[in-house]
Amino acid sequence: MSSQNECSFAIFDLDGTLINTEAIVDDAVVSVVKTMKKSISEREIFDAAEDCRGQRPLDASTELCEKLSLNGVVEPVELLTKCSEKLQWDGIDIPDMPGAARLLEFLKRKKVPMALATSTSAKELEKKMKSATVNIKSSDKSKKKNLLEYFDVICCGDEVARGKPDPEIFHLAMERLGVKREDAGRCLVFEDTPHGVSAAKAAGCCCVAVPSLRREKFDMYKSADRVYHSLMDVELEDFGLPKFEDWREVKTVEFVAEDGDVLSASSRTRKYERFLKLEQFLELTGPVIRGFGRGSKMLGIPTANLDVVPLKQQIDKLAPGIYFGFAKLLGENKKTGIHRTVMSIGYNPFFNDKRKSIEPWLLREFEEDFYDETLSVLVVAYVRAECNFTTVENLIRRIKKDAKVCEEALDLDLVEGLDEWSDWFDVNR
Ligand code: ADP
Ligand code: RBF
Ligand code: MG
Repeated sequence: MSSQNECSFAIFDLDGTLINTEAIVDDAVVSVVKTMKKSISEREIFDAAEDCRGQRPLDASTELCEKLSLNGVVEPVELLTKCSEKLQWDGIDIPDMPGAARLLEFLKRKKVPMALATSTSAKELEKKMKSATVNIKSSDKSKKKNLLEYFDVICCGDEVARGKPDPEIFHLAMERLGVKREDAGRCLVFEDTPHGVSAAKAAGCCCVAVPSLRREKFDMYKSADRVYHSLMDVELEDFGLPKFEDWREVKTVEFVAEDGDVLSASSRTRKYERFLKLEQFLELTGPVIRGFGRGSKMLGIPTANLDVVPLKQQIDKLAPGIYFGFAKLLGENKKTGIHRTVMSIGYNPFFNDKRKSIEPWLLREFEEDFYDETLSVLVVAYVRAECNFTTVENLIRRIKKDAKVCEEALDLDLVEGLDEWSDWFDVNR
């Protein structure tokens, strides 16, 4: 049995956990299968492809053929070949998952031995790492590190007889880390797929899941010891590992746990609200568009929505969640100065939105709407993951609390590094 609170080793899955390859792979699969069996919708293919994630390529291809009843249409090996041909890692910039760099950098600094346990073959891994620039920035900005440098040992899918959900790859990782089988509970595994979680639990490890599957499928992660919205939210101390030192507490705002969230509640009892200053502030600029028409009407909280499409690459660097920072209107007649701002960047689980949105609430009153005006937002800190709530009143209360965290953090001057953005703060420019 795994025992929480005693981990001293970390084992990572790669795709979907540390690097964002899932969307690239799914696109390739959809485009290949679509041409083979016309009667299947893209939606069905995507849905099935999602469920096959986390396995070795041929295992995933075999499961996909079964799920989509492709027998007689194509053999798993052939499907895999076709998909691999489509998947050109050359020249693609594979982004790292939000929070991955911070987590790896911290564990490395704390000298926690780390293993990579990926279903990818050694050859494929080399290709991904070479032709794609997966440089993870360290806290020292000038230094760029290759992802693989973080790991003491690396285990690939072609080194084992059976792939995930079989535990073999985690047994191999433990062996290479020098951990005995009976001490499996001392390893904390990070996974994004149900297959990966099954493998880790079957090996007897502790397992943290950060789902890459859609919210409707979160039930499939039940066997994980803890499920988080993103790597930003991982609380290492709950597993006996060193506690992150970069969260800042706002000692004037009491912590109350959210209700109605689908993910496993955090065990620790926190006293105060907190925030995490971003290593790199993010500027998001664009015209204010019409949103869902709910903000002012339903919540009494207007949010000046920005179009996500042109800002996609930038916001993909952030975990979906609640942030704070500053905003300014740029129209010649509309220059009103700099305003403190809290915002949600994500899917608003309470409303179950299918599209991502960027929703900044400027913390001051405006006499008129400013649709179509150019708004520039500077995101400086992360507050929390997006949550569901049992009532709309609870959602409103929580958003107001986010505003309080923002106000207090800025009143108390808890965010350093703002002076480096003096150009942005100069509204007369
Ligand atoms: P929508 O669903 O179209 O975004 P909202 O009810 O959220 O509508 O209202 C947002 C609009 O209200 C913004 O686009 C902006 O023009 C206006 N607005 C007025 N005051 C504020 C404020 N303090 N913060 C954000 N938007 C505001
Ligand atoms: N929506 C959610 O479903 N869950 C949240 O946790 C949540 N937090 C928010 C925090 C802030 C600071 C803001 C401005 C909005 C938040 N919302 C959240 C988004 C809210 O649902 C959205 O603004 C309205 O639905 C209007 O479109
Ligand atoms: Mg809005």
